[in-house]
Amino acid sequence: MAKVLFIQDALYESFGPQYMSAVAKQGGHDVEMFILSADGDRNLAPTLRRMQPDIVALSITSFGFKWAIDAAKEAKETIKTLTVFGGAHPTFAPDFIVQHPYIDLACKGEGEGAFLDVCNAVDSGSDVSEIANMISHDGQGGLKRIELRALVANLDTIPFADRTLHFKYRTLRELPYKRFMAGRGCPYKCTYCFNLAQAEMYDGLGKYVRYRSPENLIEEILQVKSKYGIGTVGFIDDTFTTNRKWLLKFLEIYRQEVKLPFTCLVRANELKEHVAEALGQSGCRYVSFGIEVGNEQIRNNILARHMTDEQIRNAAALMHKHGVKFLTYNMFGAPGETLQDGLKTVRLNAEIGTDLVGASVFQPLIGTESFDYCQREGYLDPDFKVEDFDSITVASPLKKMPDLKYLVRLQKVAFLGIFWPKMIPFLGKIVKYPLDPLFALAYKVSMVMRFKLRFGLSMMDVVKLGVRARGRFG
Ligand code: B12
Ligand code: SF4
Repeated sequence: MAKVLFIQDALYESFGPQYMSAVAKQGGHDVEMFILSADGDRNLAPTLRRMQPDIVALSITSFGFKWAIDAAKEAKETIKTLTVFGGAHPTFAPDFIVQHPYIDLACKGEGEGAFLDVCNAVDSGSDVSEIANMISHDGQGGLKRIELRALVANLDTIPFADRTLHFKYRTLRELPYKRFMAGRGCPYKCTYCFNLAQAEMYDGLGKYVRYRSPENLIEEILQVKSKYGIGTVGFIDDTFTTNRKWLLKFLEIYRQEVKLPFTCLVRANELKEHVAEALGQSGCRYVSFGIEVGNEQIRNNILARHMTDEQIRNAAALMHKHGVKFLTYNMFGAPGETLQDGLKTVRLNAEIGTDLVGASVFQPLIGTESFDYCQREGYLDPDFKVEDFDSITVASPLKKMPDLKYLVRLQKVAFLGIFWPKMIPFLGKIVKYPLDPLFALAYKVSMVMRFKLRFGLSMMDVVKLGVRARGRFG
């Protein structure tokens, strides 16, 4: 049996570690979670000494992962262990491990089979550098690359996510909103998204867009409901409504057997009348969809959203008609955007009556077409370092955009114009002043309110969560 310790920086549930844990435990291995913000940063070394994990595992995205490198370094300096990284960043930038000798293995793509192989290899003392999907150091300052295994064809064969990993933390266990995933992959080709890059990476290695059977998903929801209780079911699939046949069959069973409010992500172009109606009748509290930018030309030509203003207006009207609230995702600072374009985004949201607002600053993610485009067109410095990515809501790494600093400020106060449209002309003027701490404060307040509304929490719950998670809550 191999002993695995997952380390995470902030309090949020994460399916990467949960699926890795589920397959590892099924294979007879022992897995635990340590959350830095909840357990206390200074307690990592004593935990490592007490637990003596054979494997220290971390799941990271391309944003703010410095804590993970520090944790891997601390692990290597404290005990003899193997450090394994997985998630979006190692998938698209596995070379980053060359700069970090404390990372032994980086997993590219889906990790279930690969992680189990690593646990088994560690247990039996065999070579871990020959495992498909796992990238390691070649001993000469470079990387040893291994082929990718095929995608998991039947998602029902993957065990349910191991929630015990995160639910040992009361804060996460008691959160009424519990996440689920119905499938994997997305068929669209938006240039700024990891899906296009991942689908290309897996070309010839199996079907990229896959669904669990409705029965398998329902069984998991009922299990979580009876074990932990659920207030709202959150389907976090990138596009929950793409396969209409699957959706309608699933909702029919869901209505009869689960009967809980839920939320999901959709694309405005997919929202036909009967889909909106079925969502409304099945207890959908709200849907989220991306508008991204109000300028149709940037939305469709630069970001390849393939979505018109008209489709967005129709989707909103259908949601209003069927009593389903909606959250829109918007980004500010896309390549070529001006302040006037940003204000257009705000106006479109105000016009369609957006209920909840998600606003971020455009970031060219490593591995995506947008990243190449930004470098090619001079929006990014050629020596731009991925490590410089910090957060998607604070600043922009782009250059050559005269209105960029206004757009970055507008992102923080866009909600004011969306909920009080009379403020839009005022916002257009105020973002020209360097009142950045004020904009940041306004954004924080809006995030707390959004968090409260999204998860159906009282203000007291939000304060308690903030204190328990020391402000670091996903
Ligand atoms: C739910 C979600 C969140 C949740 C939970 C985060 C989490 N890490 O689970 C919250 C809201 C907290 C969140 C926050 C953010 N997110 Co997010 N999130 C998602 C979302 C929608 C689903 C993640 C998920 O559960 N997927 C299902 C699991 C099974 O897939 P997976 O994580 O890729 O894991 C597989 C492999 O990567 C691998 N694997 C993963 N971990 C490990 C670990 C080991 C040891 C091994 C061996 C393998 C392995 O095996 C897994 C199964 O095959 C994805 C989009 C998506 N469809 O995946 C975006 C996504 C991961 N998020 C993204 C981003 C940008 C963010 C934020 C930076 C946004 C922000 N607000 O600043 C933060 C960063 C948080 C953080 N510290 O990582 C990007 C990451 C892109 C990138 N290249 O970095 C994604 C891909 C969305 C996108 N369209 O680009 N997110
Ligand atoms: S629709 Fe959403 S998840 Fe799909 S490729 Fe576009 S941005 Fe990515």
